[in-house]
Amino acid sequence: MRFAVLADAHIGRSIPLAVAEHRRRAFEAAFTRAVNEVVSAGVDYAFICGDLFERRTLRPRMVQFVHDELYRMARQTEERHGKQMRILVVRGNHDGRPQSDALDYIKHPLAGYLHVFGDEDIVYRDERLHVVGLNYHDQIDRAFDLKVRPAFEGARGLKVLMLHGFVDHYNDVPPQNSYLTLDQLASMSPDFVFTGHYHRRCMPKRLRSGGWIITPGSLEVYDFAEAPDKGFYIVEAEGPEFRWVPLEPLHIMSQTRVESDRPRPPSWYEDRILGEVRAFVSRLRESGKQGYLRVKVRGRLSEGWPSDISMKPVEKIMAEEPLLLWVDRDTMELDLPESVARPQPENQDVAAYFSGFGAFAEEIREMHGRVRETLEEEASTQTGLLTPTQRAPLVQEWVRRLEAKRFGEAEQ
Ligand SMILES: [Mn+2]
Repeated sequence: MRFAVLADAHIGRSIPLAVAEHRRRAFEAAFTRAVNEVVSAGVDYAFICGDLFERRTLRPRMVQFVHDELYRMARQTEERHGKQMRILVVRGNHDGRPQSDALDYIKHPLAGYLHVFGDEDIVYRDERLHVVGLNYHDQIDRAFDLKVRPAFEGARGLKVLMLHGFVDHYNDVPPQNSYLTLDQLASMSPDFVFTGHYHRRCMPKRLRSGGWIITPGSLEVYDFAEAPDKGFYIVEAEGPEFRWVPLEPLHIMSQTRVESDRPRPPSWYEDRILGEVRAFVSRLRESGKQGYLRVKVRGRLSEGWPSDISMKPVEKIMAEEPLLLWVDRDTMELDLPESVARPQPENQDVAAYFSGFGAFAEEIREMHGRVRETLEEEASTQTGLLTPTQRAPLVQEWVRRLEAKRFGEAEQ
């Protein structure tokens, strides 16, 4: 019996927005290549461990694309290998929520090859496997005890757990995220645990109970912080044996730094940025690939403003060099000259920053969170902004909340 284990395809991802079309194309290309490789491997089951889509609001073309590719995976596997494969999918945090689930779009009553796990029916069972599929849950440790434990009762055949969440001491869990422990997983004595959510590839690891865990990571480079080691696993259940299938990223996505330990004028930073861009262009030419670069600028200005660092020379290179798709200059960590320096409120807790507003600070944090979430979900991929219709309810809500407070009137 042979498995394909994939995760985090993020179809439709368009960030950075300046190169949205290139980014969408890269994620679709990665998925198509993954489907090709799954077909040639001739698997019995493909496990897609969440974040198949980038967001729950999708262009119809993308839904069609994913539907067609999954159908092709099953049909060509049958044509070439005579196997009726099954594709099992759990929902990731990017695929929506129980009530508005992007995976609903790919479900089809006639698509017998496809099994999409629900939030209540989390068991898939056939004559060979007992699979528990846990959709994304923001408190995965609780969901594990509540749902996963009972779902393994009376299991026969190979026991597989697939989920979208972090596993401590296996994934490098970022702070303030819930996670499962290897001991929790071992206590279920699964034969295999397949996980998504963590975007970096992890090597197969044996659980204390004897089974194995693998995290394939995302299919394409998700952001500037990620390494280009992308792909997925093919697993021979007997043995077991694990084969890594690399998927070379479509573009080169690189991050570099321009840094000064003492105050410098804007022209100094400008020259260094230009140097970084030129070095990146040589790298692109050597590889023959297109790419985008982010330059993080850190240090202090001796005069002027970050906007005085001209991007004109970089824009000229971008216009002339077809391989260089985009350069992003990030000056968030560039301090103003001592004479005009002001406190930097970024990265600070919103409620703490507005603590002068008393209890209202919590409401500010809530609205701030909601606006950010709406921007992430619904912002135009061209402008990064909301339409007036999308913005109106948020503005109304702000006004309603501010008016309800009647600031200052209490003292009068
Ligand atoms: Mn993801």
